[in-house]
Amino acid sequence: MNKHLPPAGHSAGQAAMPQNAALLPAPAALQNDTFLRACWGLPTDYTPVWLMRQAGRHLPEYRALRAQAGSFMALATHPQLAAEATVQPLHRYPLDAAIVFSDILTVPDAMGLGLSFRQGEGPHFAHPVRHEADVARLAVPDMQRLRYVFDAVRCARQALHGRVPLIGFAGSPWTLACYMVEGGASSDYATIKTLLYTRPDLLHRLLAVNADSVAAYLNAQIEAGAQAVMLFDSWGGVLADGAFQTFSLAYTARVLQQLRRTDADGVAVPRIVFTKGGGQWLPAMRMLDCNVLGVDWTVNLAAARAALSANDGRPAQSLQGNLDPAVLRTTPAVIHQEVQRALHAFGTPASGDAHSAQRSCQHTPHLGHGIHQHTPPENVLALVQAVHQQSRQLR
Ligand code: 1CP
Repeated sequence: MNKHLPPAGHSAGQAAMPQNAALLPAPAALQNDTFLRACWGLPTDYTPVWLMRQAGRHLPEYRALRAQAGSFMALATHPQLAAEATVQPLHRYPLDAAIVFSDILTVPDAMGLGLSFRQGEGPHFAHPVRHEADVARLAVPDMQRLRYVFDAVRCARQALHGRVPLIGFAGSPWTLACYMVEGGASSDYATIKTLLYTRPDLLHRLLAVNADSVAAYLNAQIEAGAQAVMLFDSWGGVLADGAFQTFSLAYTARVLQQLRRTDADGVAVPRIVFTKGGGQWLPAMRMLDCNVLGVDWTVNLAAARAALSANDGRPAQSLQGNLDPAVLRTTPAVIHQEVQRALHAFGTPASGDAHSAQRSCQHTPHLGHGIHQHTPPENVLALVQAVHQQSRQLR
């Protein structure tokens, strides 16, 4: 293990700090704003693309970096190494955005739940939230405990040299609650659903703390240099109709209400909300104060585009997603075909030159979930190239 790195295992309170992250020079001007234009609903020369979990286990260079760090959390809490992991996929693929290398579970870890990642088993919390007293103890964590994330954002902006924008992110209050109550990944969400139906008052208190924590966390990422922010509601889709609106959507709205709209230089920061399995609730999500809605592969893009362009006095929202990550485990020929399907399902992007200020629903193809660890990198390259080439032909 590299002697400059923190030991494996970690304590968020003692996260490794670069000596100089706050003193870094101002990041370079942005060279590729295609993704940000699409977020704002502005015309683009081609359709931008980036992928959920584009950094991570499918890349051999990522596995080497994680081995060097000693563990996933040792890597995530080391700002320079986290920045390196952020930029790694950009060396292989002409992506239009980078996402800071971190995890949604840093926030409950900072609340004192004791996060670890067990090999082959995923995340684990030493102190899950199960009883009234556990909920009563929860509070918005001191953001200093998450400083390693904000330092990673600063370091990643430096490492990117303005090549593409950097996305900051957090889990939605509901999705974080799933891990906090279940104690880790779950296949049936039985524990949190029992809480939901038997003690909704406790769940509401937990979700309120999560919402206020996530808002403070995303605001600090924006202050550190995140140029767009994304909320992952990965498990919103496991909720019943009605419960989704009450226990997920309402708290996503509570986060969005509190977010700063501009970065430290006064540049507006778009907000993206992704709900896996949430396609049927797009009309309700249209009411969210965000610029982009992420959808998975179960959604019909033409119908989604119509829903988000409704003439209801609200600005059009853009769409992100719709590709099935399983497609990436096939062949470049199948990938080309699926990209064509998605681009045609969305339809011809609104016309206007790429410098026009006319806003409409735009599309950023994206996976409806994270890249699988056994995805061949050459297939990811084929996907990015297919989106760029085919979308130019559509314009
Ligand atoms: O490009 C990137 O890799 C960006 C960094 C990133 C992001 C955006 C990671 C690194 N995780 C996430 C988000 C995240 N984490 C989500 C939302 C996106 C989604 O729905 O997939 C979720 C649900 C998590 C929770 C989590 N962290 C899981 C899933 C567990 C489950 O319930 O099945 C896992 C396996 C992790 C660990 C993790 N986070 C990130 C990576 C690369 C890994 C794998 C750790 C490793 O083996 O190195």
